Amino acid sequence: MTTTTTFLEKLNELHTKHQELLNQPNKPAAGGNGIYDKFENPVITAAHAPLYWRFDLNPETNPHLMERIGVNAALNPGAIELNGKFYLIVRVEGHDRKSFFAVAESENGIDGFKFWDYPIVMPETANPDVNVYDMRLTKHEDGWIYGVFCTERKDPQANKGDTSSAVASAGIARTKDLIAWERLDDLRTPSPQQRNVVLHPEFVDGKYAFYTRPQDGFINAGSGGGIGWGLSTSIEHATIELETIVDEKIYHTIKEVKNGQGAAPIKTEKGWLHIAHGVRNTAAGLRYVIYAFMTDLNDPNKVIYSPGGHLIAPEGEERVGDVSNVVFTNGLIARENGDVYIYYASSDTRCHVAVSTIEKLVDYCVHTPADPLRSHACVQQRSELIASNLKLMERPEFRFLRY
Ligand code: M1P
Repeated sequence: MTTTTTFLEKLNELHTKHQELLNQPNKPAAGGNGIYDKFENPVITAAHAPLYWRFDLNPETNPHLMERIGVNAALNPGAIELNGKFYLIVRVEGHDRKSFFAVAESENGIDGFKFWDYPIVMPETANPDVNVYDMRLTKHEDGWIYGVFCTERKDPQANKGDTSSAVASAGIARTKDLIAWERLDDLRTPSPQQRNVVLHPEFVDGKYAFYTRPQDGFINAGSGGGIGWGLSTSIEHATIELETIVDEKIYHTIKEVKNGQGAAPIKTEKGWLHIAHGVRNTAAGLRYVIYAFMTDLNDPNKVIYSPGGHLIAPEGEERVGDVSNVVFTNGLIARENGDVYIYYASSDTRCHVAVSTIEKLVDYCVHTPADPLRSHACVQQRSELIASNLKLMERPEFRFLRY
């Protein structure tokens, strides 16, 4: 057996395993909570990255078939449906810690996601990004598809020796086909730093409207009060003069430390439906969950329904990864037929989908009681539910429920 044959055999083995992963069917996980279905398998992982992104496939230059430029994680995807196909703009993180964007395409949005041959070449601004991640896609009524993402650069004010502090801002780019991207100016706001910025799909008062997340520092939201809001006359040189808070972070809740808008909100008959993330403190570090709220149709910065607690929390293997105990969303697809595909990443490592409908999510928002903010009030809230259920269970058809 020649060395080349061994090389090709090994490559064939890698390819077969990769194909098996890419063609693995997905189905709803058992159980479910009536609000959405999680699925058995992640939709995208680092291992989905094509072999030709990671290995030098030439036996002369890579006789041991070593991985040359590894992929560490595939997370936090933006999402969009175009011409009946499902596209994720995945945050791909190399072994070198830098993230970049790459498009993965599927026929059904649940499985069969495959990366396009090349990652997105995102143009830089005059002040080059060191790291880019977490793109939110918005089909805007002006006809463009916008990608708003976090751009991170070394903090010029950092103390000597501090080689991790960064400044986070919102980068903006637009496209018609997800292939060619035009980079616009980064968003300017009154806040020192920004992350989790999302463009609203419609003009508000004739202006571009943004959900923001003002923050004092790179990690800490600090005095930034929650999910913010601001208008800009220009998108090419987007500038928010006045930033107000839409959904505030609140003491001793799932969003006590910080929160952030997920994808662009969905327009429903009862209001704008928002899926967001909330962060709380624990002895083991920060815990990220996904929650929902709704805002007024005519006033997208006014909250009208705010169900208490989380919508999606990390479970099972989702709880473990590079940053454990995290679920995070910045991509969703609301289909014409009312289905909603919520794409989320677990523990900054892999991407999943949870499937619901607009009807169910609106029902969830309208009828789930708000967080009453104190244990005593929580007991009262739960006791009302228990009392009404126990009454129902006196009926003959529900008696089987009694212990
Ligand atoms: O590590 C968890 C998440 O942390 C950040 O979110 P936030 O700005 O709300 O803290 C983001 O960097 C996100 O990418 C990451 O998943």
